[in-house]
Amino acid sequence: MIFIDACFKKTTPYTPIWLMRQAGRYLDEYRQVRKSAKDFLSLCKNPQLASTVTLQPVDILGVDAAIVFSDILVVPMEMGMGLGFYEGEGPRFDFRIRCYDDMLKLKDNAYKRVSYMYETLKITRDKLDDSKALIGFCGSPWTLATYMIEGEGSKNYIYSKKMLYQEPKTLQFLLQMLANELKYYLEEQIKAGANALMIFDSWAGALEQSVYFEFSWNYMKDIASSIKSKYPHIPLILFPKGIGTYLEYIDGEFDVFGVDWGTSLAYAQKILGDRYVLQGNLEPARLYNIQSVKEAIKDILSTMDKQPFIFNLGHGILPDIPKENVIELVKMVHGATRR
Ligand code: 1CP
Repeated sequence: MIFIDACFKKTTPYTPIWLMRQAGRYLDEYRQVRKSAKDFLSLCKNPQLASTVTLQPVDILGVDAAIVFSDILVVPMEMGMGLGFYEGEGPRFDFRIRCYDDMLKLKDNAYKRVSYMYETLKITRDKLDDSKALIGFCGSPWTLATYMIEGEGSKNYIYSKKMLYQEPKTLQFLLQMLANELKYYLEEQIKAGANALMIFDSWAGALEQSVYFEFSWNYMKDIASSIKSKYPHIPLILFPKGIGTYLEYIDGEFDVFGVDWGTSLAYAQKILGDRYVLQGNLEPARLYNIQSVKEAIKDILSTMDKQPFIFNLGHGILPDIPKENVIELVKMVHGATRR
């Protein structure tokens, strides 16, 4: 698999590419399947339909990896938090974690109840071409905790930060509980057929440097080393969004570092390039205009100068991007890097 080889710094016939949130509303084929499920969560819980939308980007775009269709929030949902996705609003939990006692309501062994995701992985791995990789994933403990504490998406993370600075031990208890669940969750994904794993720390950038490592990165590192000690052949991608200025303090046992679009790829390559393969970092909004995509591809590829690299966006694809531009992006990256 070209994608897996690139994760391990092996020479590949061309630079592999996949896109964060590559299955989604910008594809009419996705919208079609989505209509046949009652809502977004029903789609995640239906392995046949979830597998269909997981495979769509591979067939339509020709990307080198599929990412299992699910969501980072199914883990807290299965801890008993009650989750709904509301049109135009995003995710919302039925209750919020605001103190230690709230955590006592959470159920353990949540990973055992996410069986629909493992089933999606199995079905998808069976159908996927041998040359294409299947990526499993989870949210980082910190990113998941922000949703559990705020109860929904947030701009300022007020309650999460209040807990961090007023009751750090309470937050650490929650983060450790999540980290324990996530280790088993990722392991089950490997057993179900995932060829690589990615941890999304989407709200890393909400934390100042001195607390980021203590309250987020160290938990990701701990999950990563636990997985790598058992499954060294499974590449692990860590994606902390918005911490471009903390890169010199990054360390840990993982293979690929996801660079977000706000971080300079040249700087990331200089600081991390000897130790990790980079993945990234096209600004997703460039896909509105194919000319600006072309310019960015040129910049990114000349920065990487034939080093091992995985082409991706610097965050998730937007729902109203013209599909033709995405198809063109994949073609151009493959064409420009063919050796
Ligand atoms: O209406 C719809 O169809 C739902 C939109 C949608 C989709 C397609 C949501 C709701 N989640 C997903 C799928 C999803 N989420 C995937 C599938 C695989 C793929 O990439 O194709 C993945 C990997 C995620 C991960 C995810 N969910 C993250 C981390 C990545 C990131 O974008 O930063 C986060 C933060 C979430 C939470 C979430 N789920 C959905 C929304 C709208 C949100 C964000 C809410 C917010 O802004 O706070």
